[in-house]
Amino acid sequence: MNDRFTFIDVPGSRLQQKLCAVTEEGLSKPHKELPSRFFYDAAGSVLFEQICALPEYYPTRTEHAILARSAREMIDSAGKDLTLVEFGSGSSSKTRLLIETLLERQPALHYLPIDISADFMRQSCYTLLDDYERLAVTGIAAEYSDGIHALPAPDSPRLFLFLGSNIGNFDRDEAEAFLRRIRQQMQPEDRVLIGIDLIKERSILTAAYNDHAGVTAAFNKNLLVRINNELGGKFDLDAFVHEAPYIEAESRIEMHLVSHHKQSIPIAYLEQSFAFTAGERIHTENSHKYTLGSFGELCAPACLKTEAYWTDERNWFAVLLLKPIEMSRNSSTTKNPAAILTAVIPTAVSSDLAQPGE
Ligand code: AVI
Repeated sequence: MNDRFTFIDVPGSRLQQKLCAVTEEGLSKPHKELPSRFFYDAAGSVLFEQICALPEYYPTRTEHAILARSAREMIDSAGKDLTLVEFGSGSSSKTRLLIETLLERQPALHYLPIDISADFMRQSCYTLLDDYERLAVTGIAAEYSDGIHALPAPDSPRLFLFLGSNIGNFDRDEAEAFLRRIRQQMQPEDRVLIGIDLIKERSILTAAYNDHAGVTAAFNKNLLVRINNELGGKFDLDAFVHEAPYIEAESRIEMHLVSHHKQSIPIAYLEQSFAFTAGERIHTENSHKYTLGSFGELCAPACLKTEAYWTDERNWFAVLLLKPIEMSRNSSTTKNPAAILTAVIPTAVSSDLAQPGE
């Protein structure tokens, strides 16, 4: 199996130092915050897998159904003899649908997952290699932005996958910058397949992030567990409450950890304590929801255009195929918002693409 597996650990991308620095910075702010990318150590990745299986958490199931129904159409639209690059691969379960479709069409496939959770990704890679003989895997253990630069030079057209509405966890500027970074790496024949969570009724959104079993709360508190384990923190998990409201003005779910009472938390590694008033919150995650139009506005400055998209029958989730447009068109679209919309929402998306399964 080894000759089919390469592992690239990007130096500095996953250092404990980073958790140390972001904790000190984030807990020193007037509005305390911790970045959501630190949810995903081995325990956090397992919790996230559990979230994906929750009855309330519709995104994974819905996206999976869209992929199951339309994988062939997606791959046919994306090009020939493709290499698959995936950001935030997790357990790669949805990717299997695409891998299988690709292996039906081409003799071999090179798959390059990029994930911050090194051990979890390595394990997923081994399982994939066991299951698919004609697959070669290059696992890249890194944050997305570091991972992009660690990619080997392409020898065939690439399909970049960014599934699960992972992009929704970026703020607008970060999302735009990330799309721009991918675009800068793209050849004209490369494509991006991206999953986005669509705006819908508030009660459905909030239920997905406030599950009855408390798995999302445990996932949120995993940040405190990590600070306790890795930085010698003394967070009492029962003294913080998970909250996840939908903020309509921002079209996003926000996750917070709210201090139950006034308390001071020492963190040995930082040689300092952090004071919390009763009700004071740590903002831990944003999960943005989009319309096809608002997402198009995000893509246009990065010179990416929607070539096709697929949704479910309730329009809860969408998978979009993005193609690069010439950089020179950027200046005209960014100056003219109306041009952005016409540039990125395909006026000619056929209804059979928009309504998978017909
Ligand atoms: C990974 N990401 C797209 C998830 C989301 O829905 O924003 C993370 C998550 N947070 C709470 N539940 C799931």
